[in-house]
Amino acid sequence: MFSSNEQFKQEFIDRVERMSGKSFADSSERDQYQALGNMVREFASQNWISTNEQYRYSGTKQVYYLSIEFLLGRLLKHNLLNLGIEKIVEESFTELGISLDAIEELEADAALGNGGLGRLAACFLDSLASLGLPGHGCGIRYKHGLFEQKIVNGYQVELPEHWLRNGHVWEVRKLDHAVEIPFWGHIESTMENGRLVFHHVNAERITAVPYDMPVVGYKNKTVNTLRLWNAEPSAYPIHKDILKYKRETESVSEFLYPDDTHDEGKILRLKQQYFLVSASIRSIVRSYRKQHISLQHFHEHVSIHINDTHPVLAIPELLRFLIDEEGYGWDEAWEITTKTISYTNHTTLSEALERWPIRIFQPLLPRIYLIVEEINRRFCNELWERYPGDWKRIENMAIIANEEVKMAHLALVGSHSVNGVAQIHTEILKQREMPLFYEVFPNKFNNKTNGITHRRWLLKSNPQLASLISEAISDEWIAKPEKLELLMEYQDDSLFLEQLSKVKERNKHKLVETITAKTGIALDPTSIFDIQVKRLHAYKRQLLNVLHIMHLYNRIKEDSSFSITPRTFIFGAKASPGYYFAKKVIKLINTVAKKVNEDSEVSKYIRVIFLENYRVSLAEEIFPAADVSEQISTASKEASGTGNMKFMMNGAITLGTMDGANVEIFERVGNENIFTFGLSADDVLRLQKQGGYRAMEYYQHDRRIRKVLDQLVNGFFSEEQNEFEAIFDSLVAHNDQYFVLRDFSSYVDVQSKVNEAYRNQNEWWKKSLVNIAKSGHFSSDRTIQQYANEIWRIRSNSNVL
Ligand code: 26Q
Repeated sequence: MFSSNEQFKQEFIDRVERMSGKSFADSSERDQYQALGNMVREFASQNWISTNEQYRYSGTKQVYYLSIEFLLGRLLKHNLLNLGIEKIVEESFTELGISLDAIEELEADAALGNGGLGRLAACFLDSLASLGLPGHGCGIRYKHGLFEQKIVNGYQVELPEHWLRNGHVWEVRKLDHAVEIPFWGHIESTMENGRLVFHHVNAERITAVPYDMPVVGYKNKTVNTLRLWNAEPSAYPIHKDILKYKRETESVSEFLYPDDTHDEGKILRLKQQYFLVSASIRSIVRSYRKQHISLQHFHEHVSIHINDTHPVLAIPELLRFLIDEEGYGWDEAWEITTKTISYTNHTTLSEALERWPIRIFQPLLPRIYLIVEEINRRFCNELWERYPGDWKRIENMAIIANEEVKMAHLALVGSHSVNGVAQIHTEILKQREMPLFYEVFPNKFNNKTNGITHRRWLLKSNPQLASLISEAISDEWIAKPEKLELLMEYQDDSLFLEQLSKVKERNKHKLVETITAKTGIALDPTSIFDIQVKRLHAYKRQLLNVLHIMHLYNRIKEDSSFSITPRTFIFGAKASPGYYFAKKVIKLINTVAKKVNEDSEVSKYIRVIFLENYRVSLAEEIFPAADVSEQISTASKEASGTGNMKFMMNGAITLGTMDGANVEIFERVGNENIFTFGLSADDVLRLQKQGGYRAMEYYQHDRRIRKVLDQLVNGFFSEEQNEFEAIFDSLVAHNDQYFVLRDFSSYVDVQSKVNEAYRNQNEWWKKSLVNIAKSGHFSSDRTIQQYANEIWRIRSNSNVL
């Protein structure tokens, strides 16, 4: 399409003028962004159409990835890169005196997700398309994505996010593919031709309108689809109060729920879940129908994956469709459904497992509830035959018990595959969290260790490192990330290590500029950049990190001869708005930051920065600038983590517990190239069985701990005395559920090992190199290929294109 810079520039200028109605000279950066976005989308459209046609005519098996979250971030540069036109655009822009970086800044992050789970879905879409696999996303087009975070006087304040304010160039509204979703009402049954037929009467109908986004594969002509559903009023409302109906309808896709296990049982959340699932299944079946007359072989041509239990109603919905709308009997419908659906679990925290009270579920989704009841009845009967008289076991495994629907149980029973997201996580699921189910369905359980797309998290976000790598080992790693291993040859190449350190230095400088522009705080780019960026959760233990910083402050103050390698501690984290403890930790970090940074004696050695509004676009600047990657969750609690992989791929060294995918990072890089500390998952599980440990003793006997904890409540920060009382109590009075004090000493020790290691620069960059070299395994291409081969049984068609 763009054969030369000249041709591109001409078309771009014409486009800007046509779209904006201004002369090019008068056009704004936003006009230019809009024009470029449109051109790129149109460019991708040709392959989008041919990919769809090719899927339709070849009849290849399709996978649909259902997820309540897709944390995409920005798409402009990502699409330019994958389409292979970023060079021509960049050069042409330079010739026109336009900065592509400035234009990129105008795109709002599509923040339709909270964190790990949503970002994983986005990485998976990129890998599916880049491997030429027929896989599509189905999600919700939230009007408001994850809230924007402001820090005011050290406190988190949430502002509504509005990514669609200036429109979104990548989406295409497809009104002719809209479907209607019924809620409320009741079910009547009649006998027709000797068969029970169910009618949903007096239902309130919501129209689901799809907005499609192209998912561009890396230079391979594949363009898959992300279909996001928008909730709109139906053309034939039965409601009298039409405005109220409109408001209530639109509220279904109004906002993304912030990850908040304290805020369960909201009816709107369940409505969102069914809305996503029902709209997606209807549209999947409709497109299947274009090639097949009956649904008898549906599971041979379609795979539906559910990202955690949030879309688990896909199981009863597909059953409902097959039985009520297609006339299948239960057994046949059940077989088709279970063979179609597979499920990923993302958590071991039992408090995070979804459960819905019947009193909410049944009135909202009367037909689906009847079906879930029937699934439960049949499942309990089977259990009764296998374990006669074992009431306790059956009650523990039932899908409906204690007036609640247990979504994870529904997922386990109604799918053919259940996977965890890291080896240790899958083992914990099998042995501890779901052993009863593992006993009944041993073959369903499998592991798929998470991955990240190296195209966004290395090639796009760290172009200098990407070039350095390509110069050394050729650019083969882009198509085959496991080739990064060839870098192992350069371990003793001091010139290469020197260049590696220079790239890091430049990336640190860049981050410093961003931070200084935002906060006015000057930072030392030669200090160790020690970074913890992730959602704020007690189990992720940002608290351990900040307690250690307080301890360092005390050491520097107490002992004038104490000296350490200068360190910059950087945090980025959003707390769910209703999560009191998490918000207190944010306040503590900011309070400590102020105290440290304003004390000239201390700030010689350490500085502390809390970066406001952590999000995908900011993350792209952060990972390339990191030296140390903080992955310090209480062992057994972090299912996998994916930030750990992004840091590793950018040459940071992990400082972490043996939890989640840290364990697999450890196995790959070896003891020499990672800093581990703290209790193991087995230790934690053993201690928990004994009812925990005595946190008070650590407070009483370790003077470092006592000093730091006292400072939380003795007005040391010249704050209100009880400002951090809740944190103090969580540790001492409530017996420290997350083993913060228990791991404190070990954390202090490993932190001082980091200091020593950094002093030997040659050795440090060697470690950094090994991390990069071994990071190919954590590409989501590897993960997706495993899902494709072992769960979905789909194949690439790229050779045909
Ligand atoms: C639940 C109820 C009501 C509202 C929201 C939610 C909710 C929303 C999002 C619950 C959980 C989430 C997100 C969970 C998540 O991100 N889990 C992370 O998944 C990653 C990808 O597998 C793992 O790497 C992380 O370890 C895991 O914490």
